Amino acid sequence: MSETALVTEVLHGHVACWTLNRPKQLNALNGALIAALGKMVEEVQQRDEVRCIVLTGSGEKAFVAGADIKEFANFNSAEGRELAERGQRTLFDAIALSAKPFVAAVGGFALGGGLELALSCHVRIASGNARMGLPEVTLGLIPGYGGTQRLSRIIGRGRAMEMILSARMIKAEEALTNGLVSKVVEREALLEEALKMAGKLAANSPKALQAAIHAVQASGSPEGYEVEIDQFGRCFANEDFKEGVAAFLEKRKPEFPGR
Ligand code: DAK
Repeated sequence: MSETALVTEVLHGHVACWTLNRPKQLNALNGALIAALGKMVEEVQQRDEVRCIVLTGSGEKAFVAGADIKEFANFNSAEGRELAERGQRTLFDAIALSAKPFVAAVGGFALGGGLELALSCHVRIASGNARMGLPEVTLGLIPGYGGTQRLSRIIGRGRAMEMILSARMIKAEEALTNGLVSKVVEREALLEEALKMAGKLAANSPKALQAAIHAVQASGSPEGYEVEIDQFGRCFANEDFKEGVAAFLEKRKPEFPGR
């Protein structure tokens, strides 16, 4: 991938580290970046060598400072709706429903669409200097990339409502307390910690990770328990299950084929 790519990839074993690369704009999500990332999310589903993805932003100041305000400044109602729908489908939902887990390494600002991107990921780790919020109402908007739904599910409706209506930015410690992130580490240790976490996930059965993501994403819906039963049953047909059980009985580490 070229040095000027909007998203750069570095492979660490089975973990791909993707860095959003618009540091001068604090990695604000413009259409090109959303399209590039969406394409990578689609393609990575077919890449057997990648079992987990770490998503992070370039530069010291920001994970992502939101959707690119300059780009949607003159949108009308239909254009706004269309862009929200396309963005949600091709990127935010695509990450949330990805068969492979995404770990967001949130260093600095994660605002608006940037926080929504982190919310789409399956695990979030933040640095001590992280600042997270959904400031859309200060622009006369509401979160349009799934923020009203995912933030409510992750931290509860009351806390999400307060954050969204007040546009308040929260610090890493508060995000840890309310469950928005799983861990807070020093800025210098962020990527290493995220890669370590991703490595742990990648060591587990890819088929089971896929099934677990599917089932957890259905939590709260009326079909949630049925989805869990169905996914549980499907696991027994996988080679990964046979390898996991064999490895346990033979007292060795499993080597999952991912089938
Ligand atoms: N968009 C475009 N450029 C941005 C940006 C953004 N969201 N955030 C920062 N930048 C640019 C700044 O304009 C500046 O560029 P230059 O002026 O140097 O050319 C550069 O990044 C550095 O920013 P600052 O100079 O402002 O840096 P500071 O450290 O002073 O402040 C800050 C950092 C993060 C507090 C500040 O930059 C800031 O408040 N940024 C905006 C945060 C924000 O409101 N983000 C947008 C949230 S709303 C939609 C779907 C979704 C959305 C919208 C539409 N449709 C479907 C249509 C989502 C909206 C949002 O994300």
